[in-house]
Amino acid sequence: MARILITSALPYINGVKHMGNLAGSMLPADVYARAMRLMGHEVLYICATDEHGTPAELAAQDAGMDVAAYCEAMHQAQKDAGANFKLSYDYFGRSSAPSNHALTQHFANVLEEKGLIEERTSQQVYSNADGRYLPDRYVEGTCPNCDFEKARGDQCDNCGKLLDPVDLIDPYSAVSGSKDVEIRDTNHLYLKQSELSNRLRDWVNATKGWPVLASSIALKWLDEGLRDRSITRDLKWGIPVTDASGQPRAGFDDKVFYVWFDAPIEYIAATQDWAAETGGDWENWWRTDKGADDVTYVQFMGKDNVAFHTLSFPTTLIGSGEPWKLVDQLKAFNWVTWYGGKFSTSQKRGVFMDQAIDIAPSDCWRWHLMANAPESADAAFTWEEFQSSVNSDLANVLGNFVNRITKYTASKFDGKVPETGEAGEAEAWIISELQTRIPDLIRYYETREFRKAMAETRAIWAAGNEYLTQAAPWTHYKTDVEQAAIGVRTGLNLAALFGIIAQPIIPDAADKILDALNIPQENRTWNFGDKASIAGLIDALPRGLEVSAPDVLFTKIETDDIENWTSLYGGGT
Ligand code: B3M
Ligand code: ZN
Repeated sequence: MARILITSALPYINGVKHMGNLAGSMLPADVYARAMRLMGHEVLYICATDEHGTPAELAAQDAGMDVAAYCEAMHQAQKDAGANFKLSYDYFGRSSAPSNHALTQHFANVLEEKGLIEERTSQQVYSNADGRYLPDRYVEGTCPNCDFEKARGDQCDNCGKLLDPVDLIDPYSAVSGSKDVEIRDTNHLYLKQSELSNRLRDWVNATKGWPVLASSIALKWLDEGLRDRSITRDLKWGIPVTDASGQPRAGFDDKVFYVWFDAPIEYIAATQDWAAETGGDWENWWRTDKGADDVTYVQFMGKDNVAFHTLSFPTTLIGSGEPWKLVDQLKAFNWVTWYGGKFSTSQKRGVFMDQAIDIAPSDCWRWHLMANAPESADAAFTWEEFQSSVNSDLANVLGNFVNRITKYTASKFDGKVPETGEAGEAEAWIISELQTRIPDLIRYYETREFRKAMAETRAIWAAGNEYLTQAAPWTHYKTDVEQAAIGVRTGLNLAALFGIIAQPIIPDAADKILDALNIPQENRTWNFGDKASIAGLIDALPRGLEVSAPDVLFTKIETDDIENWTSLYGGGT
């Protein structure tokens, strides 16, 4: 079996995330982790809150809180939100943890020893009104690339271009709004990425199986010429800049490491914290000289994070000259939009994780977001499509099937798996369906093609309904109980299979189905085997096994629900 390390992009600490953030990294990573565990692989799924940088400071100011206290509170809020959506992290860390301080300072010192870090003077926007430098999101202005007037100092939300604050036209302080700003010299540490350009290109070209979205972004950056980038900022909240002896670096007392330098390092630091809490061996996952050479490392992220994960973070790891595990597979997503536009709390556009859980159970969101994953293009969320996913795919195709067959077993076969009845044409048909569709389903998970995996899951559920139509046990019962019995036995076995393949996506409903069918935990794994063993799936339940009908699995969404939610969260425009 394989050893699979999974990380999903660390959600910024500033606020509970919207459904687009969930769909664009954490949720697919969780579905993949669950599927790989069911296939018997050894999985370690790591995530954390990304707690430094201007997002944290600005959000804490807005909340009127000390930034450390704000991060403490929001880490717990995000951890709770993840638990509500059944995100099965093995560890959910904090980039402000001491482990990340130590490791980030270690990498900076090692990179400097390797001659890959240099102190340089650069120009920074300084606000006279605020009496401080304005790094990254502290300054806003007009984007030089698309004239968007509220571009942030580090990236334009409108065209996505990464910016340097000094490039902004008509800059102003995002803190006070003051335009009384000027460009001043300031000293920062620069990571000389340009010196690793060829090694990075060779590495990117040697990777296999990356989605085009990931490799094309990495190569585009390399083709444009990788620039050296500053890895420190004029901020107070963050990881202090120390020298080789661990003392504050001269001239850097009021500076910290740039958030994007320390955040990816938190993937490793969080694994160290996982090991400290569980007795695990973090080096066995991250050091190729300590066993990590047989690990497959898979990263999940949104497309705007690809450059940092394919160039900046590998520069840190490769540049250190130490035997760190590099990413093997990288799953990058486009964006989920809200009716084609951006999510926005202030403009009441969109649903956030803490609100969503009060609207519908996590299974409904998980299914809808995965079945419409923004893999090859942005995907617009609409209440109407959400309603269709829940009412059609979940309530009708899956829920109704399980409900019908278990209730009929209770009423006509004493609530037990029938002992008699011989397989015939209808059973041969469903077996041939499963012998094609199950290997396809497994392959889609292994290649992380999630929309295809969801479509295949739904197709298997639909084939079960088609089987019941063909087998029609309720019709035969009056004249040929044996014929009815085979239909019911096969139907119950299909219900078990449907629950087993639903586990990565809708874990709560899957558990309800498998518990009602008395399937022991050890029989819920995915050991489908070859075609012969797949044929056995329709007669795997012990005959005579007592089964029951689960409670209603899914509540349908009504039209006035949509009207109510639209008034609360926007939509329909
Ligand atoms: N905090 C997510 C974002 O850009 C960013 C990911 C860090 S992964 C190391 O919204
Ligand atoms: Zn722009």
